[in-house]
Amino acid sequence: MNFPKDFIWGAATAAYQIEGAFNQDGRGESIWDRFSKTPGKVLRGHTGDLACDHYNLFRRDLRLIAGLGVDSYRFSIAWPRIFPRGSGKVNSKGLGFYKELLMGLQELGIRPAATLYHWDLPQALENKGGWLNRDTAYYFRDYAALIFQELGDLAELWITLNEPWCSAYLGYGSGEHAPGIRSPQGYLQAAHNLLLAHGLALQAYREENLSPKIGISLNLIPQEPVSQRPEDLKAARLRDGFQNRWYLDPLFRGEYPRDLQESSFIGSFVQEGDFSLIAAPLDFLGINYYSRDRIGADKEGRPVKYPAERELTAMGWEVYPQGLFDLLSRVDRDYGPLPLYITENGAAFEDTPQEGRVADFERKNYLKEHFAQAARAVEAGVPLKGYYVWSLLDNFEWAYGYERRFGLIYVDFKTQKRILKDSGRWFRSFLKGSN
Ligand code: IFM
Repeated sequence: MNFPKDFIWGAATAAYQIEGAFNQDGRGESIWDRFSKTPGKVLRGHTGDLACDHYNLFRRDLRLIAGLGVDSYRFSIAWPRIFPRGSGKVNSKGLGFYKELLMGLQELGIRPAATLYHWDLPQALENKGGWLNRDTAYYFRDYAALIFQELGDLAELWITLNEPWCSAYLGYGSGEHAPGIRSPQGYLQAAHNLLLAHGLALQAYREENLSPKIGISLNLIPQEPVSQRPEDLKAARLRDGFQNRWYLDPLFRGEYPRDLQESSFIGSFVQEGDFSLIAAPLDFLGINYYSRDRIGADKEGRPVKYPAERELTAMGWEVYPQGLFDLLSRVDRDYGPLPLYITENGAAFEDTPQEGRVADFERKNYLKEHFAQAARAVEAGVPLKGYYVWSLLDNFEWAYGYERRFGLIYVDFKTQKRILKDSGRWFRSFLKGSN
């Protein structure tokens, strides 16, 4: 596998999934605190109250990150640690935590990639309508501006939002994620307010004249037609529109997908000037890739998901490395040229430690095969600059609680003991160039 010398390798996490310390040092409540404590919402009633206790153990975790030999570490900042009520008074202890983390990374020579929003909206803002309320985008701008002023130069990559599709669709459309609202129309409105929030934060960033790079991370899922029949092609294209192009088109073309505008009601929430903010130039695009969907049309022509053809991960997602190459090539062709980063890729499998070892060969193979597809894309001329494995640590996997493990490092959630899995050992030697 050939990668350029300056290619960035990293591992990624997110605040609510690892930090714990839900009420420590003045942190405010987030929608995930509220949601996870609502009976029936998260498997086995798990919450992020303790998670990996990273807030208290971060120095130990920094040593593990360094030990892995990665160039970069991607993490997210918890908005409710900075503004416990979403806006207003700043919590200096929360800010202090991220300053220490960033400085700690710099001391170890690890390049920080920081995400501003990985789904943990302050509950106080949800009480005012959350992402259904346009004002939330402006509160996000204020939060982002403060972070850029205080910490802007300390990271190398800034990511405004992680996977706005998940925040919008899972949070406000299907209700599987916090805040648990089910509203097909609300979903598109939330998506728009999230995109606007991104645009406003980007504007705030440019005003600071900072030298690090800024982008956004999208979870893009190739929607592959199961045949070349026109009905199947049309169905797959429609799904692609709502899953992928609904975010890519506004960001890179300044409009929602043309073929979908008629069937939606976007006129009711888009305001003049929104698209010039949303489509302002980015320094890079972050792509989170896990799997593909196989799509065909039912008798009425509506898109339906077909069963996977290959092995599944513990999430039930098909292992499909080729999709990574296809996706990178397609994004580059349709929306480039623009530097790309894989800001997440990884897999959940059942892990059972035995005598202090976790023999997770499936995860190792998954990574190896996906790395190979990334190398193919680089070879084909795609400007792919870096690759972050999801995840550094086993962590709180949202609606699945601690029942799905994605880590390179195994976490015993009772003792907080960490064990480098075999996939982590393989990654470490890959990075040393010995694999
Ligand atoms: O754990 C999540 C992460 O928070 C966002 N992207 C997908 C991962 C696996 O589901």
